[in-house]
Amino acid sequence: MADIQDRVRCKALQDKITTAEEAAAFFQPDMNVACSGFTSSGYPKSVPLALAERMEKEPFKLNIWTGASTGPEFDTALAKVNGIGHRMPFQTSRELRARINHGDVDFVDIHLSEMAQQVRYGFFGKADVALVEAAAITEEGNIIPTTSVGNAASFVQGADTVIVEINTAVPAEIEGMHDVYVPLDPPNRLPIPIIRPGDRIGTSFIPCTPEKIKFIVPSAAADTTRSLRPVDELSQRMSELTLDFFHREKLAGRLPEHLLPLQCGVGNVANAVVGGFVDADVSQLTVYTEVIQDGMMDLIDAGKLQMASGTAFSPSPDGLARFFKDIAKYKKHMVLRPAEISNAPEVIRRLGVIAMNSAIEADIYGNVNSTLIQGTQMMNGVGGSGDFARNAYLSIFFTPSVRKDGTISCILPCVPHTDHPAQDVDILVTEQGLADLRGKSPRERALTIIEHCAHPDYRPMLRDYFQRATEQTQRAHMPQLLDEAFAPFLRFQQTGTMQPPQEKD
Ligand code: 0RQ
Repeated sequence: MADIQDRVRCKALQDKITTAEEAAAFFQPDMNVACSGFTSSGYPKSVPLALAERMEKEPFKLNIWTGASTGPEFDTALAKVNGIGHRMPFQTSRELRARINHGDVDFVDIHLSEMAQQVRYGFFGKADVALVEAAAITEEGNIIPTTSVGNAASFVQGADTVIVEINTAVPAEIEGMHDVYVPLDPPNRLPIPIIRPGDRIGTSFIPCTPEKIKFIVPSAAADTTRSLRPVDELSQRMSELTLDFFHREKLAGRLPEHLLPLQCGVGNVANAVVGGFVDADVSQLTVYTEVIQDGMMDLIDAGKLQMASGTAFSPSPDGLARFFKDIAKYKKHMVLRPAEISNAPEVIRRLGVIAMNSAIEADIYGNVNSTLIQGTQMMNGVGGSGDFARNAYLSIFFTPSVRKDGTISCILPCVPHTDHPAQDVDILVTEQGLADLRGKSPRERALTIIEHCAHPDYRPMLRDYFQRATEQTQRAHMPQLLDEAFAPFLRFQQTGTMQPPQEKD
C-alpha cells in the first residue's frame, strides 16, 4: 500500500484508493466505458477482472472503447462472460473474435487515428466512465500513463467520472516518456507541429482535475504481452527483399541516406524486417509508428536508431523486462503519443513515412484485404494500417504467397473485401518476390504481381483468369470476371428487390 500512496502524489486523492471489487460495483449495465490500452499495453487489469467476476454471477454488458486491442485480463475475460455489447476500435482476442463473429458483440472497425475525434463528436454517445491505467497521479491530479497512451487523453477529457488503476509493476521512471497533445476539433484545429519524429509538442501527463477521479485501484501485474515467434524462413526472405529494395531506392536517389521514418506493423514479418536493419548498412534511423516493439530496442543497442515515436510500447514479455531494467536508456529514444497523433495522416504525409504492414491477402491488381477472412469473418480490424498506407511516401504490404500448407493462395483474382485499394499499395512482397507497383496501370500490375508474388503452384490459374478476364472484357481498365468472383451478389442485384435470391437446390 505504501507504494501506491507514493504514486498518488495528490494528497486530496489518497482517500479514493479502494479495491477493484468496489470500483467494479459502480458500473451499470450498458454503460459506455472508455479505457486506456493499446495492443496489450497500458490497459486496465484489476477492474476488468473484477467486472468479469461480477458478470459471471449477474450477467450484463458494457460498451468498451479503447485505443486498440487489450490483454487477456480485459478483452478475453469480458468476452468469456459475454460482457461486451459494443466494442471499438480494434481487438486481437480469440474469444472476443468468436463473440464478434457470432453476433454477440457489435464491433465497430475504424481507422485508429479517427477514434478519438469520433468519440469527442459523440458518434458513440457519451462516455459514462473513463477507466485508465496509470504509473502515477501528479500533485495536481494529472495522470501519468504507463506503456501506452492510445485514446486515454480524449477519454479522460470527455468523461465526468474517471477511475484510475495505479500499476506498481511499471517503474515510476516511465514518467517523461509521454507527449500528450489533444488537437482542437475543426474548424479550430491547428497544424500538428511535429517536424521530426522525436519532436515534443504536449505535456508529459494526461490533464485531469482531481474532482473527476472517483476511485483509485491498485494493480500490480505487468502487461500480458505476446511472445515473439522465432523469425521463420518466409519472413526472413521478405525482410531480405525489402532491405534490398531500400538499398536500390537509395542508389536511385529516391530514398535518403538514413531512409525516411519507418512504420512497422506488428507480427512476424515486421519483427524480421526490423531485425534485418540491425545487421544492415543503415544508420541514424527514425521511426514514426503506432507500436514500438523489441526490434527497436535492438536498433537502439546497435546505435542505429535515433528516435522512435509511437502510441504504445508493446514488446514481448522478455522485451518488457529488458525495457524496465534499463528504462532510463531506452526512454531517451522513445516517445509515446495519443493514437490520433502517432497515426495522424497530416504528420505521416509530411514526414514521408515508409509504411510496412501485413495483409491477409491481396489481389492481382494490388487491392488488399487486412480484416475479413473470406470477406465476412473479422480477424482483428483495420487498426492503423489505413492511416499509414494511405498517407505514407511508400506503402509496402507483406503476405506469404500461400497459407494453410499451400491450400490457400494469398494472391487472388479479386479480394472478397478491400481495406486498402490498389491506390494505397505501392509495393507488395511475398516470399516469392517483390512487386513494385508504382507507376503501373492495373493490367501491368496484374502481370507484375502474378509473376513476382504468386506461388508457382497458383500462377497458371491466375494467368488463365487474367487472360480470360482481359479477353472477355475487351481489355477493360481492370479486367474482372465478376460473374465468377461475385456470382451470388450479381444474382441478388438482378432480382431488383431487397430480397436475396432463392437458393438453388
Ligand atoms: O490465424 O492464428 O488461427 O492460424 O490469420 O495470420 O500469419 O499470424 O499473420 O500475425 O501477420 O497477421 C493481416 C491479420 C496478419 C494482421 C493480419 C489467418 C492465419 C492466422 C493471422 P490462426 P498470421 P499476422 C499496425 C497495423 C490489420 C491491422 C494492421 C492484421 C491469422 O497484420 O490484423 O495492419 N492487420 N495494423 O491463419 C485464411 C487467409 C489468411 C488466414 C491469414 N488468406 N485465409 N486465414 N489468416 N490470412 C500498425 C502499427 O504501426 C503497429
